[in-house]
This record gives sequence, C-alpha cells and structure tokens, in this order.
Amino acid sequence: MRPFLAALLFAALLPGRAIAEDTPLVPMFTESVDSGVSHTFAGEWEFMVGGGVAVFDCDGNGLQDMLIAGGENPSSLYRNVSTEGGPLKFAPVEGGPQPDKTSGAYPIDIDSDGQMDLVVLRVGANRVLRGLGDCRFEDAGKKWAFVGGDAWSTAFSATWEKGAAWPTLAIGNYIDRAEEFSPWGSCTDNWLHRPDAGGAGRFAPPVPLVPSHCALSILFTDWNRSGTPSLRVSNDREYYEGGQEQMWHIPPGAPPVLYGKDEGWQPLKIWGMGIASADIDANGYPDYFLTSMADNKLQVLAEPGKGAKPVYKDEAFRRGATAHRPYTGGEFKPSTAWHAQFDDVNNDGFVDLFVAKGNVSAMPDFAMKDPNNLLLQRPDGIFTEAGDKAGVASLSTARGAALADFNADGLLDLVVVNRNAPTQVWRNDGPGQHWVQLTLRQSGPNRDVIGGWIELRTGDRVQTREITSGGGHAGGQAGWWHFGLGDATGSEVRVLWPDGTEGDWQPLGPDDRYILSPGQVPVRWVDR
Ligand SMILES: [Ca+2]
Ligand SMILES: [Ca+2]
Ligand SMILES: [Ca+2]
Ligand SMILES: [Ca+2]
Repeated sequence: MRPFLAALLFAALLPGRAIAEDTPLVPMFTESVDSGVSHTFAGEWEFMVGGGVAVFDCDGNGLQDMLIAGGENPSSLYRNVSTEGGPLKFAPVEGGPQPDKTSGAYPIDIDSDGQMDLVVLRVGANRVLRGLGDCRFEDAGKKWAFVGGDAWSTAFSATWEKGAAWPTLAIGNYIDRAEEFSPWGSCTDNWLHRPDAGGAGRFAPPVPLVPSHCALSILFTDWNRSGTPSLRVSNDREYYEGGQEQMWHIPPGAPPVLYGKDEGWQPLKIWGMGIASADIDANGYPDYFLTSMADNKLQVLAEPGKGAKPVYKDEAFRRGATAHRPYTGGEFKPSTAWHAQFDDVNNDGFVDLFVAKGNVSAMPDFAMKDPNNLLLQRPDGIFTEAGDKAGVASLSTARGAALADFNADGLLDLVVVNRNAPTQVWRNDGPGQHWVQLTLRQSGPNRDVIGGWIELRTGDRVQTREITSGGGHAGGQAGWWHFGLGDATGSEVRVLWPDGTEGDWQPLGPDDRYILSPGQVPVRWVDR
C-alpha cells in the first residue's frame, strides 16, 4: 500500500474506532416507493386520531403481512410477497376484508386455532374477524358474541386471565362524536370484553371501565411481575375533565379496580397518545414510553422488587429521550407524538425507540413539519437521535407505525401510516450485528403465549421481554420477537410461560428464526 494512502486510512480509522465505542451504528433505511403499498388513512374530525397498522402473518409463510386502517377510505390488507433479504414487496389481497371507518386494528388468535384473527377498531361498531388461513377472514361477531358498540374506538389490548380458555379484550374509546362542537368532558367509557362464564368460545357482555378519560392507548402489562397483568390506560387531557393517566387492577373473576393514591399511584396529566414498553435498564421490570404533545414520558419503576409500588420516575430527560421538538425540518414549535415502539434496529443488543410524529391537523402552537424520531440507545442507556441520518425523518403527518422485519433478513424495516398522506415503507439496509427472532407457541388456549416472558442471555447480559398484545397507537403486532445480539455469535434463551413454568436455558445459533414451545428444544423456522 502506498504510504500516503496508508496514512490516510490510518487517520480515518482512528477516530472511527473511538466513535464506534460511544455512538451506535446508524442503520440506513431506504424508502421502498415501489413496495406495492398504495394506501392513505384519510378523514377529518373523526379520524384526527387513529391510523393504526396490524402486522401479522395471515398465510403462515413466516413473512409479516399487514392490515392498515383507512379512516374514510377502506382499510387495506396486504400480503407480504417479499423474498428473504430482497426488496419489500406487498400485494393487496383480492377479496380480502375491507372494513370501513377504521381507526386501527390489532392481530390476536382469539380462538387459538393457529390462524391469526383481527380486532378492528372503528368509528362505529368494532369488529372481530376470524382468520381462515391464506389471508381470508370471516366476521365472527355473532359466533363469538362480541358486542361491537357504537363508540369512537381508538385503543386495544388483550390478556388471558388466569385459568381462562378465552381472552379478555380491553377497548379504549375516545370522545362522544355527537359532541363535535363542545366535546370537552364527553369521554365515552372504555370496555372490557371478558370471556362468557356460561359458554366456551364466547364473550360476556362488555363491562364499562368507569371512569374513562378519552383513552388513546391501553396495555395489559405485568408491571410488578406479580403474575397478574394490570391495565395501563393513557388518556388525552385535551378532552377529559378531571381525568388523568390510569392503571386498573384486573383481578381474575372479580371487577376491575383503579389503582389509587393509597397504593402509591401518582396523578399525571398528559395528552396521552401511545404506550411503548421495554425493559430498557435490564432489571427485569418493564419501562414505559408515553407519547404526548411536546411532553413525552419515559417511566422507570422507582423501586423495583417484590411488593413494588406503582411509582415511576420520568427518565426521558436524563436518557435523552424527550423527543419534544423537531430536530430537522426548520421548525422549533413542540412536537406531537403518536405511535412509539422500542426495538433494536441496529442489532447491538440495546433496544432503540421509534416515534411517529405529526400535527393533529392545524394546531398552530405545534410544529407542522414534525419529523419522526429514531432514537438509538447507547450502552450507557442514553438515547441519541438518528432519524435524519437513518433516512426516516419524514415530515408527513404520521400516526400509526410498526418496526418489523418484512423481508426476514434480521434487520427491522418500518411502515408508517400518515394521516391524509400516503403510507410509507422503508427497508432497513443495515449495518446491523447478530440477531435472533423468536416466535412462542403453546398448545391449548393462548397459543401465542401473551403474558409470557422471554429472557435472552449473551455473556452476562440478559434482555427481558414481556409478551404483550396492544399498546402503541391504534395498531400492533403478533408473531416474531426480535433480539439484537451485538457481536455475540451465540445466545441462550429461556421462556417464563404464563402458567408460571420456567423453561430451561437453551442455546441458540445466531442470525436465525426459532419457534419456542414448552418442554421442547428450539426449532429453527426452516426446519419446522
Ligand atoms: Ca405472510
Ligand atoms: Ca384464530
Ligand atoms: Ca440498538
Ligand atoms: Ca428486514
């Protein structure tokens, strides 16, 4: 090598190495303008919120398909026709369900038959669609005795209560839409759809959760590892009177009870729009990112441990995750945040945070050009903005979103649903490090193991993930759980099953997809 070139390379390498220790690898996302997704979530007042996307596999080929809410447009079901590692390609499902007036949708295998079903949130009666395979669905409202109601529904979560053979669905409802001109204080009740005690495979009449404060995101989560999940509700202070953020005890077989001040619950008022959860400080307890207008929260349990009180510290500022103003696009007014998701986009073993951003419609005190965030987590737990460098800083008015590996190459791709503007899809072109993707499966009820926990160990570090259904903004995922391994070429995994059984630690090879089932060794997806 010529000395000059060698010196140049040496000079280039030195700072690069120093940076590599402190700064996360920035993955490059390329917008897939020819992905075949041609969809717009559209609408005025009744669709100022919503715009969710359900990400799940409707034809059993291991590639994640999606149903995107349409608002005043029909919703769109897309089959993922990508090839492994190839361009992202989607094809509309001919004759697929196209429910109208949809705000969002979530996948869940309600009847545990191995076909993913859908809960479709609407402005009007909600619907349950039973999966029949090959991306076909039938309306199961009657069969499952599901009461759709007539509310403006905006939020969803599901759990399997202890011993139940049928899930409990929680649906969050927003404003009374008949009150368009003075809607303040007109929040409609959220509903809990529990199993019908008298008959298998049916829901009981819904139980109203009183009081309700205009929910935009809800999540069943076992915040204190008690074995019984609670229901977190994030509420929009714009429309409630006397409201606050909420968490409900959901004791099996007994009525829901709100957490109160006597238990340590601290009143908090935000423009709650979305909930993301992950164990970011690796203490085994989930932490929560709550999206809002300007003032996003990153809640970390103050004193984790047995008998913990529901007292949370807001670490958004300390961890660099406030994401409260645009960082590009030229505007300095506060941001408006919607869907949020923790996931590891560069596979370094530390979950990152995507936040979808966009003005409600024309709120003059908030930024109109409001870029989405991609906050990369450093090993010291501090997040740094990389949305612009990564290429996902779209200034469209985003609402719902999903990070998901659509082409099964081990790099999480991205879909963002904008309001009154086209849905956007990006392929993650890396660089990334080693990874594994896991799907949990058990026989009998709750086939997809909601309420279980995955522990993944590399060296002396354990990543913990609660298997949840719900949260986000108006959309969610089922199927694959993604873990970055950093430079580790192997890992060990164990599952804590919802019945309390602790699985054995089992070795996994890197860069592969596995199915984990109780009492069995991991099965590679390709060997299934
Ligand atoms: Ca598929
Ligand atoms: Ca099913
Ligand atoms: Ca990461
Ligand atoms: Ca990918």
